[in-house]
Amino acid sequence: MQRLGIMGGTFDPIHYGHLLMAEEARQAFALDQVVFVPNGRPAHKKAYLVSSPEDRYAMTLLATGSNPCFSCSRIEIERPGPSYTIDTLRAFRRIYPDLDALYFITGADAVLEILTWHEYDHLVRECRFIAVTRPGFVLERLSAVVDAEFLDRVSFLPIPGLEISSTDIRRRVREGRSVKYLTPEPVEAYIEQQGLYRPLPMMPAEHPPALEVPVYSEETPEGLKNRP
Ligand code: DND
Repeated sequence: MQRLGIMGGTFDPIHYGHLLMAEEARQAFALDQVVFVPNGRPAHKKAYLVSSPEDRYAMTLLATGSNPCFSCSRIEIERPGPSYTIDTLRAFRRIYPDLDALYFITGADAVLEILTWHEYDHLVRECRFIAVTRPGFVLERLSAVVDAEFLDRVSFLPIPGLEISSTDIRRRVREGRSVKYLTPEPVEAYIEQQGLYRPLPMMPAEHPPALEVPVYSEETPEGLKNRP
């Protein structure tokens, strides 16, 4: 394999926005393969806020199965400790010592966050970044806050904007609304079958749960909800 793209994500759940950005990157950068890497223990999120790695991996497999240029890796799920991207890039370099090019695919909105990632200075030496931009993205605004050396390692790729987010999909499921056409049908079916993202039925106040249940929350503490 000569040119490899890594599409890292929490994928809770994976959706058409993720798939489109990977496919557009594959085509524009003549990548032989895009490997989807669901994180095991996201470095940036509290573990109890995300679905289990196995559920997220299963959904990623289901979503990518129909594209022969896509594959999924369990590397971050199997690795103990926080899922740092730098460790994954080094592992791929070891597995494929003769790579012509190694790219990490990301949303352009998230580029600034990369500056806060573990061993950021090594990260930019291990790979180049493909940052997909949505309509309205203003590169000049980013150039004003990011140093030129880093920007040199980033290739910006405009793609059709799909305003789909995992957060919105989870909210829709919780509220009993449809997620059709936001994520592939097998993922939709998996969410339904496994009962992901649904709130627990309300418990009568006089019978509080005997055991502490894991807490699931959206971004704000006010949004705290119990879930299975
Ligand atoms: P997210 O939680 O943002 O994944 O994590 C992205 C990657 O960053 C993962 O591989 C993490 O392990 C890694 N990370 C994060 C923080 C620290 C470190 C590493 C570290 O090493 O220290 P999501 O599933 O939410 O999204 C995946 C990607 O898809 C993101 O780049 C996001 O911006 C992008 N995206 C879209 N792009 C275009 N249109 C849409 C999108 N929805 C999500 N509709």
